[in-house]
Amino acid sequence: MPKTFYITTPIYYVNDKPHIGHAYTTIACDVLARFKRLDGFQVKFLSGTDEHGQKVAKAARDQGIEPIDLCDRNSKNFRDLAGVIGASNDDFIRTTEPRHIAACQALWKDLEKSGHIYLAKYAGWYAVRDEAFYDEGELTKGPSGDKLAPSGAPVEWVEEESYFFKLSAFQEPLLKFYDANPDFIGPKSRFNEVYSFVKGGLRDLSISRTTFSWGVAVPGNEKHVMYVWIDALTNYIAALGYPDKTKDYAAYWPHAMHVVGKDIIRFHCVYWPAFLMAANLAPPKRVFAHGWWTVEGQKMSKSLGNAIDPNALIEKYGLDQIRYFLMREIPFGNDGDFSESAISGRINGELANEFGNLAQRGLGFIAKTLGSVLPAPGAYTPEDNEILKACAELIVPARVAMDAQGFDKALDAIWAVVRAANQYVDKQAPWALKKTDPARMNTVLYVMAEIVRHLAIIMQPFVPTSANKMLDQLGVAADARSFAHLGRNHALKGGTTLPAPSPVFPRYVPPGESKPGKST
Ligand code: ME8
Repeated sequence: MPKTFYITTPIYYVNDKPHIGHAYTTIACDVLARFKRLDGFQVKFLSGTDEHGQKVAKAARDQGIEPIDLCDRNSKNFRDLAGVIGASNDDFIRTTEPRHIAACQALWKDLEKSGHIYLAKYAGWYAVRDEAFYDEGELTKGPSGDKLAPSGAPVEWVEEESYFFKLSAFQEPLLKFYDANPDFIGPKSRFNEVYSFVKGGLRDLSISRTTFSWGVAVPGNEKHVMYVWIDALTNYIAALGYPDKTKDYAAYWPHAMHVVGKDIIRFHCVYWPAFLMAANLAPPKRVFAHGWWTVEGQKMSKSLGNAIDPNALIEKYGLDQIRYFLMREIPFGNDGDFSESAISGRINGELANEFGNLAQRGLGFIAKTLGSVLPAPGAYTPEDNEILKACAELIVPARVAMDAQGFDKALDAIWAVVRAANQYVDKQAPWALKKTDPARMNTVLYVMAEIVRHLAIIMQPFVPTSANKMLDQLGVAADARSFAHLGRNHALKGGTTLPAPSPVFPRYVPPGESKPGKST
């Protein structure tokens, strides 16, 4: 039985257009999914769209169209985004699909059967924009004295018959669960935040609405539709075939990881495990809440018109370049402010000058001097052995970092080797050996090719197209690119003729500036 890994993005609301914040989460999940696949795991990677609720119903009404038409149109934008950012998700779920509705109704019935749902009357504050209920004490005052949710969203007073979930009964079970699973929430600061929230006491949660109908009908009482979050969270198990608990559910759910933004941590780390425990299902293995991207210090939003369009950014800088930037620029979990000058700095300083140049120096030299025939190495010097060992062992710290979702730490470890490799090349100076010691030159060129093979294999999750181009240029077979192929057992064969090399990471030159002339 292969090791399995299940990774999910949040399902995105269809009333917004995809922006760089959504792309960020999906890219992070994609990097993890690719890393695990290359590391021998059988991976399921899910994304999708959240299509029910008052917010969508209202947006459709404002546009004079049916909610499902709005959903069809906007869900496609998110499905297309996955293609644009190179996401390798193997499923995309929509909450309007029959498989999802069936799963929600099955979960509801399980909650009811286990005695965790009761009917009463709800009176309290609701923020449609957040699709969340708030206590009076959580509200703040807006500039004109109006009440606002902690997120800044306007709230309205809601009074209606509602089903409730006995969340209050889960304070102790949740705290016990967190104690027993200190890795359930990452980063640690979020774990502590959730822990103290639950410690402060939990109130029962209203989980149905009667004042609108765009949602999943409550089984047995069609006057009610389910609260959009109980509906939305169920997507994660619906996509595994729940209520069938054999097959995908059995294979993947014990290894589930949700990546979310910090805005929706309470839903994923408090409500969701409580719902699951109440239905006698296991909580997911881990939830990681990443930080928030702002643009010049401002929240990205439709109303401010400052949302960054991933399509435009990718067109300007390149897909792998943007993927690399997003994973490199800020430690996953921290907030970041978006600036384009930081992007070109990373592209030129790191991808072009360090990684790309390393590959181009080796491959270009082999093409020019040896007619593209990869030389066979002679005996290795201690320096050769040292850099080859660093390459072969790089997977160890990279794995540790990736298991903690420390993308920047994994890249730090990789870059330490990229820099050591460039120093190795400077010191060995194969161009100077051409006349004095061609046999040694051959060994150095071979070692350079092996270095690039290792780095390209490990960089595939971050920059898949470019890393695979490098591996193409080294003549590495498509089925010899997994982490199992790192190390000397799978080393390149001397004597192979390599395809013509071409630079993989061009420098970014702002429009209007001319490209620097070819160095001589
Ligand atoms: O909350 N910076 O959907 P949503 C970083 N449907 N990440 C950002 C971001 C930003 N500025 N803006 C958005 C929902 N995100 C619910 C989820 S899941 C069962 C239901 C990312 O469309 C981040 O991952 O508002 C955030 O959690 C998510 O988009 C919110 O997407």
